[in-house]
Amino acid sequence: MAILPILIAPDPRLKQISDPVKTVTDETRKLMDNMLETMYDAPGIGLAAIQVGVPQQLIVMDIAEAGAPRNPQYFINPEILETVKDLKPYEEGCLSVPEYFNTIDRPERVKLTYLDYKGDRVTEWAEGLYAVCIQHEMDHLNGVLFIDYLSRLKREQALRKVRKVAKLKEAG
Ligand code: K1U
Ligand code: ZN
Repeated sequence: MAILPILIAPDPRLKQISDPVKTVTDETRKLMDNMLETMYDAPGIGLAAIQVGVPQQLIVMDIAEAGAPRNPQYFINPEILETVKDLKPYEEGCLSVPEYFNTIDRPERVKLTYLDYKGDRVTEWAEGLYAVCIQHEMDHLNGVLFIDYLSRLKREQALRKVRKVAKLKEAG
């Protein structure tokens, strides 16, 4: 397995629309394994393939609580079928917008359908952190970052912070 470099905003590749996966193959699974290792290493609770520069509709996620056994989840070609009207706020972060957090309101429950690691179809309702994270990751597949929901002023503040963090990392 390998740890892949994560694209950082405002990298224009993060604005790309991801393509559906035509066939689930061992190559698809190898990419998802590498994405999962990259996510655990970051660390994060979700990662979309475009964040490692691959414009395919692939997401990995693990929202198990700290100290609990790992519970990796894999989503291929996910689609949202239904959302409830009620919104819930959650303070979100993003590995492509490092060290910046802000509160976003999203539907508190969504019904989704996707192919799993084996390529089998799953259709289920997501709620709580699962609902927050899958909506955030599916936005990545459409070239949308959570900071795109903020005012222009706050988005610019976020990007300034990202540049500052990058400079500090460069300086060591
Ligand atoms: O970049 C990403 O898409 C991953 C992102 C997922 C996410 C977090 C919070 C709300 C919505 C979506 C992250 O994982 S940011 C890092 C993070 O939340 C975290 C890191 C370590 C432990 C616990 C959480
Ligand atoms: Zn993200």
